[in-house]
Amino acid sequence: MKAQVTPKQLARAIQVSESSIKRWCDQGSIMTVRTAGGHRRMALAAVLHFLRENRYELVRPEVLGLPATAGRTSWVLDRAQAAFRDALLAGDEDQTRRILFDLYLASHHLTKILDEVVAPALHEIGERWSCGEAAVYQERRGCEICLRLLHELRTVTPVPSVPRGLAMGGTPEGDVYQIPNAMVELVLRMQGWDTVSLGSGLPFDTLRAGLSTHRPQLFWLSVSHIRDEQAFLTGWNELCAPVAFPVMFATGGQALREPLRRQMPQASFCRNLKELDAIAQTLGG
Ligand code: B12
Repeated sequence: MKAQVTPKQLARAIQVSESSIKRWCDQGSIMTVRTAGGHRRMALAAVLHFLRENRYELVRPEVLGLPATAGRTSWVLDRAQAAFRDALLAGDEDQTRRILFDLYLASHHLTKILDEVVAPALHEIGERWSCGEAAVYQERRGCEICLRLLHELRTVTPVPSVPRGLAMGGTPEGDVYQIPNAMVELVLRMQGWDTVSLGSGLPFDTLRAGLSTHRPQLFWLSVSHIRDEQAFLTGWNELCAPVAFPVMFATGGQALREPLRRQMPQASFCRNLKELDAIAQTLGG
């Protein structure tokens, strides 16, 4: 896959004139950078974002270094999930990227791609790990590939000039999971939020410091692992202590079982990103 694309290449790939491409670059419709010599260049991910948003057909994907089939394979989501899982287990990064961008170019909603393809693929890899059918290195390698793909999607999701608001979040102390946190940030960025991910494994007092200092309208917490439930609840209540500005807390994650959620009335718990997308739409902007 080409990291950067020229106007000539994109013109050939979607069969439009080069002058149209240059006009779209100059209008800011496609995120563009200039070389030292002043030539226009576009990140591939920015091009894919533009094609998806404007529903242009990728007539010659190979011109962009994509497989000739890119965007052609109309995946049924559960078949895509199985293919994505197998590619992750095999460490086949190109195939995982191909599937993800096929789904992305086919304009599947991002929450659908993450909730119904990527997350279930990782859930199943976890199942196979827990019953010895998958090696630890396969799981970790798969995580690294997922994190890179999520980061690529993040680079194409620029913060709009007038963001919907500020959203901040991460995972608590003792929880080193990165993927659900990265997914939450991506979905909020896609919705036009200015996002600050604080990353994984943060003590509650520093989460609170971030909240009080930056006053986000939305604060998220992803919780996949809890060492000590009582200590977690104490920290949670410190995080959510009253502040002098409006903030909504959104939570999610496999470790937040129902009995625990009942003791976290301050938060809107989301089972998946689709639910987050719905509540975040009601905020900011
Ligand atoms: C990869 C992985 C790891 C990696 C993570 C690497 C990384 N860089 O992130 C590492 C190696 C750290 C790890 C460690 C452990 N793991 Co682990 N891990 C997994 C695995 C395979 C995938 C996790 C993942 O990313 N899933 C994909 C995400 C996207 O799915 P999700 O969490 O469900 O998120 C979705 C929703 O919940 C929601 N969501 C989640 N968070 C949020 C937040 C908000 C705000 C919102 C709105 C929505 C939302 O949206 C997401 C998309 O739909 C899971 C299997 C599984 N079932 O997920 C096991 C799994 C979670 N791990 C497990 C275990 C036991 C462990 C360890 C305790 C093992 C050990 N003894 O050391 C440690 C604990 C580490 C710790 N202290 O945090 C068990 C948990 C069992 C249990 N019931 O508690 C699982 C289920 C594996 C298994 N089948 O047994 N693990």
